[in-house]
Amino acid sequence: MDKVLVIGACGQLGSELTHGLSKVFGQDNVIASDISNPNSAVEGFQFERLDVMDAEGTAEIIDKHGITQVYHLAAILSAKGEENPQWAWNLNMTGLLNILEIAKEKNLRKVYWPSSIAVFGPSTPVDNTPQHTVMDPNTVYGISKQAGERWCEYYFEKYGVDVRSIRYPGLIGYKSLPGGGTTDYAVDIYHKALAGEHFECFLSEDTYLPMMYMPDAIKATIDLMEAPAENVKVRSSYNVSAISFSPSEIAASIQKHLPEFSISYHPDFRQPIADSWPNSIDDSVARNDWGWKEAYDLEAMTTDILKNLPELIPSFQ
Ligand code: AKB
Repeated sequence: MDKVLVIGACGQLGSELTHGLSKVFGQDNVIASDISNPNSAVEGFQFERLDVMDAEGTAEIIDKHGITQVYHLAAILSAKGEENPQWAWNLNMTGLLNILEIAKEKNLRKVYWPSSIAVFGPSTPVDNTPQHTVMDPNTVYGISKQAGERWCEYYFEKYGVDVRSIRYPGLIGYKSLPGGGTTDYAVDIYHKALAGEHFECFLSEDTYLPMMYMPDAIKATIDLMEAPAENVKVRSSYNVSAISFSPSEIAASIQKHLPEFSISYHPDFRQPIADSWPNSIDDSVARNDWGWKEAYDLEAMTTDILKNLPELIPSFQ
């Protein structure tokens, strides 16, 4: 029986993935961990305080619980990373290298590590960005994700570590808040709309970015991790895509439900980051290799969020 450790379980992705994994492995077999105190998202799970920069402490927790699979989600995202590049590089790289080394030493069955569309840069083709293409990231987050992809492939090729990865687009969920990304506006906008407040967007109205609703992201992650190893032919990271939209399009989808909702645009330092990323992604390799297919488009996502978010709003205050 597999025992799964989620590192970064209290974050935007971790708090939903932990629940997704408990449906596969059973709640007793999923250990939630984070550098911060446990939050309500991990209630009912065994929890460990864990700093992934501390290799020895991480290895001890892996031994203590007989862990066979690690989902290493802890990272500094694009916008936050630009505030302190050295810190972001150090955390993003050392954390990954600690986990890969432990996986090698302890023969862990599988490792999951998220990459991002931030691996692409200004010279990358922006429409239907291919799996294999020019990658010249110009944020420290993107540089660390690109380097991380190379390390994942290296540990797979040289040491047989079964590490798998997805280049996530912007992730949008209503159960948790993002922290420090360039795509965060697409979560904040729903909170403002439901509060009856005006939304000032930090990206321009026509900035297209690849995005994905959280249930699709959880499904993609678990589908990749549960796929037979021989189907996982990309050992750097897979392109996956679902939706591409601009701020004005997401606003229009909200206005269909809440006609009073208003938005204005005030691009800031995150605009050039968004401009360096693709508009849309070609994920045909993931579709062919392990059968990836999204379920939600923009309208379906907006309808679901506006239906379910209102009852959770008090928990964010
Ligand atoms: C960010 O905006 O930094 C992240 C990402 C696209 O990886 N959401």
